Amino acid sequence: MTGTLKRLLTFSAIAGMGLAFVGSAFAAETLDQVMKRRGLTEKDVLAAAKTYTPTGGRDEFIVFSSGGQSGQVLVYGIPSMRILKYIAVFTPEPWQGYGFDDESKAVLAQGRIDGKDINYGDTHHPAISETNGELDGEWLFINDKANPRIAVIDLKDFETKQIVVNPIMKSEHGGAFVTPNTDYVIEATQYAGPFTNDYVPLSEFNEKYRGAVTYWKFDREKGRIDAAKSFSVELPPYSQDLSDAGKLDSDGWSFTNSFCTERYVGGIESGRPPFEAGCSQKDTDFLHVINWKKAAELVAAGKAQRINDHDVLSIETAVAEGILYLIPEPKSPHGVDVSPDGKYIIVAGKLDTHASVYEFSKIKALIDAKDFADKDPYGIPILDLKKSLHTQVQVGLGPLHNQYDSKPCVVYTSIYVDSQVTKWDYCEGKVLDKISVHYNIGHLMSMEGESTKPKGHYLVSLNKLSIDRFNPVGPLHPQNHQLIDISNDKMELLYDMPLPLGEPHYATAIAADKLQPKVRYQTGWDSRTDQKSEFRTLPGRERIERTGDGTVHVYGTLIRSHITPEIIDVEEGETVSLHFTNVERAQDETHGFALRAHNVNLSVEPGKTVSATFKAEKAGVYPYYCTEFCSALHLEMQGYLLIRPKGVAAEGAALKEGQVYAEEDYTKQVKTNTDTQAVIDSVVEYITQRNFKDFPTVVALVEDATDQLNFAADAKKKMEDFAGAKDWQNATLWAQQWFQYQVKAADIGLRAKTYLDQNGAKVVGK
Ligand code: RUQ
Ligand code: CUA
Repeated sequence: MTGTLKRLLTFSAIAGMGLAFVGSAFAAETLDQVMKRRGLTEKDVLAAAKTYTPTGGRDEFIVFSSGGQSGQVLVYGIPSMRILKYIAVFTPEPWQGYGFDDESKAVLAQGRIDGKDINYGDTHHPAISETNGELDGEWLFINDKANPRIAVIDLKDFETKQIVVNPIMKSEHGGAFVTPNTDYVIEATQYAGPFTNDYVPLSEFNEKYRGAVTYWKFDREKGRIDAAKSFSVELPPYSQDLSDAGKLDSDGWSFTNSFCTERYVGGIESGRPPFEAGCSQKDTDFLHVINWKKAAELVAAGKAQRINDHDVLSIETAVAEGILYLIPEPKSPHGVDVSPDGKYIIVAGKLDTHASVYEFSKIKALIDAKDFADKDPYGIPILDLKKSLHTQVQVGLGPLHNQYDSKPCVVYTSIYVDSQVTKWDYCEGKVLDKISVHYNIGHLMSMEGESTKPKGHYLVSLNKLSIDRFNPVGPLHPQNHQLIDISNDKMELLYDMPLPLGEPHYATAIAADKLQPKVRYQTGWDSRTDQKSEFRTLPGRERIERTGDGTVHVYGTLIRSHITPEIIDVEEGETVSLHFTNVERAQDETHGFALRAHNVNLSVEPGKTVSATFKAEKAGVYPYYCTEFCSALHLEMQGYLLIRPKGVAAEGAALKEGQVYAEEDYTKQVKTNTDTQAVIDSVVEYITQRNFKDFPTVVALVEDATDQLNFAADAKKKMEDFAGAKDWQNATLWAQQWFQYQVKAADIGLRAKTYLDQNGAKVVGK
C-alpha cells in the first residue's frame, strides 16, 4: 500500500471515529496568567477582543489603501487589520504575473509616456465607484501623482484593467475622486506645466504654465474610462491640490484647492529662496469651484479647444460661461472634503491651526448674485471668504485631511504636526475630542466616510512615521496604520498595523458585504480585456503550432499536477508564444509557470488564459515548473523548454528510459486503484447521504471531485488500451496516472466531508 493511500485510509478512519484530543502535561494558561505574562492591561484585552478575528472569521469592512510609490494598492480588513492582497497597478508584481504575461504587459503599456515604460507610480488616492453617492463596490480608481495617470481596477477580480495617461498634465495630485454616479473620475494638477509636450522656459511660467482639472468619463457598461469623452478645464498655475466632488445639494460641482498661488518659482542653486519660502508668502490660497455638469455641456456644444487630441475648456470660456470661481482659503491648504449631505466643504490649512467650513448654499448665492469680491490675474471671479464661510474651528497644528462620521455634524481631522486626530462638530463649530497617534498622521479614513452615508464605527490613522512602534527592521521603517474605535464619545486606539510597503496616502473602506468578487474565471478567459482569450485551449486539444512568421505558438493547459505540453522543442531564433489555460474549476487552485532565464513568471488562476511571448535567443535547456504548491505531486508539475542550435534536428519524445514495469506491477497498481475507489465511494456515500446541496462550498468541491474522477476514467481507458496490447510499461504508467486523479478526488472529497461535519450537515437519507 502506498503512503498516500495509507494516509487516506487512516484519515477516513479517524474522521469516522471523530477526533479525540490528546492529553498534555501542560495545563492551558488562564486569561489572567496570559495578561500577566505579556503585561497586558484590561484595556488592551478589550481592544484585542474588538479586533481579534478567529480562524475562518471575516472582516466587517475592506480597505483599499494607496501603496504610494510602490505603485500598488493594499487591501486589508477591518477590524482585524489583516492584509489580504496587494493589487499590482502601475508596477510589475511577479506573484500575480503582472507585467510578466502578455495580457498584463498590454495594460502597463497603456501607461507609457513618450513611448517609455514607466514601471512605478506614486499612488495617492483610491476611490470606489459610487451610485447615488453611495459606495457600490464595483470599481476602484487610483491616481499616479508622479506620471499623471489614472488606473481602473475591477473589484470582481481585483485586477487592474486600464491605465490612462493624462494628455496635458505634467504632474498631478487631486485624483482619483468620483462624481456621485461615477460619471466622471476627477484628476487635478499639482505642479503646473505647459499643456504641450515641448520645452517652455520658466520665464514664461505665468503665461504658458497651467494647472487643470481633468474629468475622465467612465463608461460603466464597458468598465473602462472613455478618453474620447473626457475633458479638462484649464486653470492658472496655482499648484492645485486635493479635490472632491459635490454631492446631493452640491451635486454637479467640484472643489479643488491650491497651495502656491504666489506662482513662485524656486532656484535654490542660484541663490533664490526655495519654493517652500516663496510658496507661503500670502495668507491665503484659492479654493477652485467648478460647475462640471455645465462644463460637460459646454464641451458637448463644441466650446472646447483641442490640445493633444483632448478637449480643454479655456479659462476664458470657463469665466465667460460662469463655471469657474475662486474663494480664498487659509495658508497652504491641503484636504478639501465635502460633507455627506453635500452642504459643507471643509478645508484644512497646513500652516494654519484652523479648519474652514464653507457653506455651499452661500457660495451658490454669491455666484447667482454675481457678488464677487475681486478677480484674479486671469480674470477668474473671486468670492469673499467671510461671506462663503459657515465657520472656522481651531483644530490643532498642521491640519491636513477630514473624514466624516455616521453621526450628524461629526468630522475627524488629521493633525500632522501635533500627531493627533481631532474630532469636532462642524455645524456648531466646536472641538469634541482629541487622540494622540504615532506619529505624524497624513490622511485618515472612516468607513465609507467620503460617501453620502458614512458608516461610523472605525477610523484609521495613516501615519507618516512609525519611529519606535515596531521591531526595528533597518533605517527604512514600516508605515503605521492605527485603528481607532469611534463608536463612543471618546476615541479609543485599538491596533497598530505595520505596513511594509509605502508610502500610503489615502485609503477607502467599504462594507465587506458590498463586494462580490468571483472565485474563478469562465474557462479560457483573458482577464485583462474581459473577453474569451483567442489563445484558450481545452484538455485534449493542447498543441504546438508554427506560423509563417517564425513563431511557435504553444497552446497548453495546467491542471493538478501536470503542464501540457511537458516538452517544448524549438529552434534557436524562433519566437515562442506560450498560452496556458488553467482548466481547473476548483476554488483556490492557481497554477504558476516559471521558466528559467526568460523573465517569464505567470500566475494562472482557475479558468484564466495567459500568454508569454519571447525570442528563443540562446540554445540550451530551460526547465519550467508550477510555482504554486497546488497538490501532493506539485514538484512533478514540470517540463523542459529545449532550444536547439540551428540545424540540429528535434528528437521528439523518443525517450529511452527502458521498460521498468511488467504485468505483475500492472496488476498490483490496478488492485491499489480498486481499493482506493472503495474509499472514494464511501466518502461519496457519506456526502450524498447528507444535505450537501445546502452548502455552496461543498457543491463546488463535489464538482471539482467529479472533474477529477472524469479525468481518472480517461486515464483508465488509456490504461486498458495499453494492457490490451500487453504494453505493461505504458499500461502501468497510465494506471498510476489514474491513481493520481483518484488521490486528488479523495482529497477533495475528504475536505467536503470535514466541511459538512464542521457545519452541522444533516442526514437526509436516500
Ligand atoms: S495627500 S497625506 Cu495625496 Cu495628503 Cu498624501
Ligand atoms: Cu500547479 Cu503546483
